[in-house]
Amino acid sequence: MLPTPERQTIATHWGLYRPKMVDGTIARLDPFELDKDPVPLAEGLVEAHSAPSRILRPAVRQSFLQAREAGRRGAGDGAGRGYESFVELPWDEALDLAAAELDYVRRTFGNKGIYGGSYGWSSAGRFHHAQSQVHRFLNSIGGYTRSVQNYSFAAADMILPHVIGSRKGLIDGHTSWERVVSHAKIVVMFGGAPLRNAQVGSGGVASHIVREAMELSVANGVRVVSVSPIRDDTAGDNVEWLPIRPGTDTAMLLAMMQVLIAEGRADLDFLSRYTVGYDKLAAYVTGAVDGLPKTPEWAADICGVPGETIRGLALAMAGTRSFLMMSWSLQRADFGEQPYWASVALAAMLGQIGLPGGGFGFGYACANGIGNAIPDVKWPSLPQGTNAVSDYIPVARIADALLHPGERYDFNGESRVYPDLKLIYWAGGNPFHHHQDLNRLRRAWQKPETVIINDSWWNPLARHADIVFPATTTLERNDIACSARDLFIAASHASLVPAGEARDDHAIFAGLADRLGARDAFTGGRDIESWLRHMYSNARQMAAGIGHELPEFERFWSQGVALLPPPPTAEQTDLLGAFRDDPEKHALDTPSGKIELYSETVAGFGYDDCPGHPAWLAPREWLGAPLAARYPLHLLSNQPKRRLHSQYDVAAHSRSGKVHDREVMRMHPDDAAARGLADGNVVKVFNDRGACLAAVETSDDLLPGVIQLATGAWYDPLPAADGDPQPLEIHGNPNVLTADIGTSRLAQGPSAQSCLVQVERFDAPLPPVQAFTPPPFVSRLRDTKA
Ligand SMILES: Nc1nc2c(c(=O)[nH]1)N[C@H]1C(S)=C(S)[C@@H](COP(=O)(O)OP(=O)(O)OC[C@H]3O[C@@H](n4cnc5c(=O)[nH]c(N)nc54)[C@H](O)[C@@H]3O)O[C@H]1N2
Ligand SMILES: Nc1nc2c(c(=O)[nH]1)N[C@H]1C(S)=C(S)[C@@H](COP(=O)(O)OP(=O)(O)OC[C@H]3O[C@@H](n4cnc5c(=O)[nH]c(N)nc54)[C@H](O)[C@@H]3O)O[C@H]1N2
Ligand SMILES: [Mo]
Repeated sequence: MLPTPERQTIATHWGLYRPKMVDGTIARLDPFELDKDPVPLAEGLVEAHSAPSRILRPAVRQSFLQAREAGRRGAGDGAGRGYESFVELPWDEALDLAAAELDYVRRTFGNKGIYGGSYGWSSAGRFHHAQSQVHRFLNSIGGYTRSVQNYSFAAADMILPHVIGSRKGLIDGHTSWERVVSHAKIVVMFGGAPLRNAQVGSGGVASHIVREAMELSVANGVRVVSVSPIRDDTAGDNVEWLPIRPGTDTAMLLAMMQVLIAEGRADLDFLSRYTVGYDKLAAYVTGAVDGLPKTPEWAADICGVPGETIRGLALAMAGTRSFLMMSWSLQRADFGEQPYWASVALAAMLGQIGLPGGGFGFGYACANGIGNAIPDVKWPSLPQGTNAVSDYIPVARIADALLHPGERYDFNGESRVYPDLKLIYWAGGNPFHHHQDLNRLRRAWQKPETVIINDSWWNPLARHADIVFPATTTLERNDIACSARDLFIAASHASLVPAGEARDDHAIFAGLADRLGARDAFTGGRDIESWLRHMYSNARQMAAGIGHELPEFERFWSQGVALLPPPPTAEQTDLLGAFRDDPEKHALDTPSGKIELYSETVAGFGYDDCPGHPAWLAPREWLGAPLAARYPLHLLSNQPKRRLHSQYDVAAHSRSGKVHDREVMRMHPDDAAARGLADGNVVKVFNDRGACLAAVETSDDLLPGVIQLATGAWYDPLPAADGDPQPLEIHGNPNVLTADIGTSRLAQGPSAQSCLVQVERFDAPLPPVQAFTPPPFVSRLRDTKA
C-alpha cells in the first residue's frame, strides 16, 4: 500500500503544484513552494477534468463498427474519419475489437504494418508517460514501425553531429545561464528568449529559471541583442531589438563572418587548432568561389537588418566576451540546418567557444531547464523493451509515408523506402495539432485500415480515430515525475476519481496485451505501486552515484518532492570547454575530430538543399520569394502563451485569450490598415493549402509583413459534406496553412515557419466553434446491410 501523503503534489510539464483539497475535490492548486517564478498554466487542470469534452467511455466510429460487424474491411474504410458519429461500447467489447485489429495486421502484414511512433508530449509523470506505455506495449506484441527525431529540433539534431560530433548544446551540455550572464559582455539571441516558452519543461519543472537569468543579465550590465521578427520575444531593460525577416538569419550570420574576415578579426589560431574547412567556407563568404561577397549590404537586402548594424554587431562580438544563442524556431524552417551550422561557424571565427560564458548554445528559452546547472544524472524512465521491427520514418514525414508507401526518399545520406502502414496507434500526442498542412494530413489519414487512440478529451485526434479509449489524466493516478534538465524527483498523487470509465493507459494496454498473449511481457509482473517503488529505487541509486542520498520511498512519497543539490558554480563547465583545453584528448566525434566548417561527409551526400558548408539558400516561402506577390505576409506559428501545444485548450485559461472564440492573430498596424482591419475583426488567413479564421490584434511589436498566430487551437474544420479538400478551419489553427515539406534531404525535419499567407476581412456570419463539443453519439445499429 502506498502511504497517505502528508503534502500532496501534482506534477505537470509546467510546474509542481500542491492541491488544496476540499470535500474530496481540488479547490486550488498552489505552486510548489520553491518555484522562483511559477506560471499560470495549471489553471485549466481541474476544470478540464470534468469538461463536457472529456472522453467518458470507449467509443468506435460508426461506419467502422458497422463494417467490422459485417465482417468487412478494405479500401475506403477511412473515408469518414473526422466527421462521423461514434458508438460507445463496453470496455471488454472495445478491447476485443482493438485486439482483433492489431492481431489481424500483425498476422497479415507483419508488425511493420503497425505505426506506433505516437509522437507527442503526453503528461509529465514517467510511469504513465503514454508514449513509453504504447511503445512498451507494441514491443510486447512483436514490435512496430517507429519514428525518429521530433518536431522541435529535427534539423539541428541531424546537422550538429556532422559539425560538432554530438548534440551538445542542443538538449544538454549547455554552458549554464548563470555562466553566460556572469561572464559574457554581449549575448546575441536569434529568435529571442521568450519567457512564454520557458514556462514548460518536458517531464516537469521544480523552479522556473529564465526570468531570474534575464534579471541577472541586467544586473551584470550584459548587452542583450534580440534578433527576431517579434519584439516581445525577449523581455528586459537591457534588450535591444533588431527586427529581422523570418528565414533569413543565415544571410545575416554569413555577413557577420564576412566582416570578421575582411577586418582581420577572425580568430585564425582558434580556427586552425579547433576546426577544419575554414578555407572553403571563407572562399564562399568572401565571394572567391562565386563572385558574390556576403557583405552586410548583401545581407541587408535579404534580411532587412541595416548593413551598418550587422557590421557593428559583428565587431562588437569580436571585441569582447560574446555568446550566441539560437532559438529552435530558426531551424523549423526550409533549410533549417543552415542557420545552425552558420552560428557554429560564426562562433568559431569569434574564437570564444569553450571560454567561460563564450561561444554558442541553442534553445535557452525553448524550455525551462535548458542551461540549468545540473549534475550529469540519468533519472529513471519506464523501460520500453526491444522493438523487433527495425524500420522507421523521420517523424515529420508521416503524411508522405501514408500517401506514398514503397516510394524512396533521402535521409542523411541514406536512400530509404516508405513503409506500408496499415494500422496507427497513437497515445500521448496530437498529430492534428502538431503536423503541418492538415488538409493534406487528413487525406493521408484516410489510408490506413485502422486508427486506434487513447486520449482524455474529444480533441481533433480522437475525432479522426476509429477506436477511442478514454485515458485518465495526471490528476487521477499516482506517478513519479522527473526531468532530464532539472534537480527534482516528485510524486504526483492521485487526487480525483477518474472521469466516467476512464482507465490508465497502462490498464488499457494491459487489457490489450492480455488478449494478445503478452500480459506478462507488458506488465513485467509488476503492479503500478511496485513499478513506482522500482523506478524510485533506481533514482536513489543514481543519486547515490553522485554522492547524494535521496530519502527512502515512504518519506519521499509522503513529502511529494525530493531535490538534488545544484553543482557549485566553480564546478560548472562550458560547452566544448574540455575540447578547448585538450583537443586531442577530448577530440570531437566528427571525422576530423574537430569542428567541421566544411564537411566532406555532408558534401558527399550531394544534396543541393544542404551543401558541404553553411550557405544562404533562399527558402521556398519568405518575404523575398516570388510567391510573396500573391501571399505578402509571413506567418509565424509560434508556441502559445496560454497552453502547452493543444493541451487544455478546452479550459478557461486558454479560452480567455481568444476573441469571438477564435485564436488571436497579431499583425503590424500598417498591415492591418492596408486591409481595412481593426482590433477584434475576424479575418480569413489563407494560402493555396488552406484557410482559417482568426481575430486581429494589432501590435507594433511585429516587423511589418509578419503575422503571428500561435499553434494549439483545436482544429475545427467546417463539415466537408461536399468533400471539399480544403474546408475552412474556423477556430484559428495555423497548421492548415503551413507546408508539409522536409527541411532538406539531410534532416527531413518539419518546416512550419516558412509560410506565406494573405489576410482578408471575414464578413460572413461567424460559424460557431464546435471543437469543444464532443462528436455525436448514436446507439449501436445491428442492421449492417448496405
Ligand atoms: N505550425 C507549427 N506546428 C508545430 C510547431 C510550431 O512551432 N509551429 N511546433 C511543433 C513542436 S516543437 C511540437 S513538440 C509539437 C507538439 O505536438 P504534440 O506533443 O503532439 O502536442 P500536444 O498538444 O502536447 O499533444 C499531447 C496529446 O496527448 C494527450 N495526453 C496528455 N496526457 C496523456 C496521457 O496521459 N495519456 C494519453 N493517452 N494522452 C495524453 C493530450 O490530451 C494531447 O492530445 O507541435 C509541433 N507543431
Ligand atoms: N507556453 C508554451 N511554451 C512552450 C511550448 C508551448 O506549447 N507552450 N512548446 C514547447 C516546445 S515543444 C518547444 S520545441 C519550444 C519551442 O521553442 P521556440 O522554437 O523558441 O518557439 P517559437 O515560439 O516557435 O519561436 C520563438 C520565436 O522565434 C522567432 N522566430 C521565428 N522564426 C524566426 C526566424 O526565422 N528568425 C528569427 N531570428 N526568429 C524567428 C519568433 O518571433 C518566435 O516568437 O517551446 C516550448 N515552450
Ligand atoms: Mo517541441
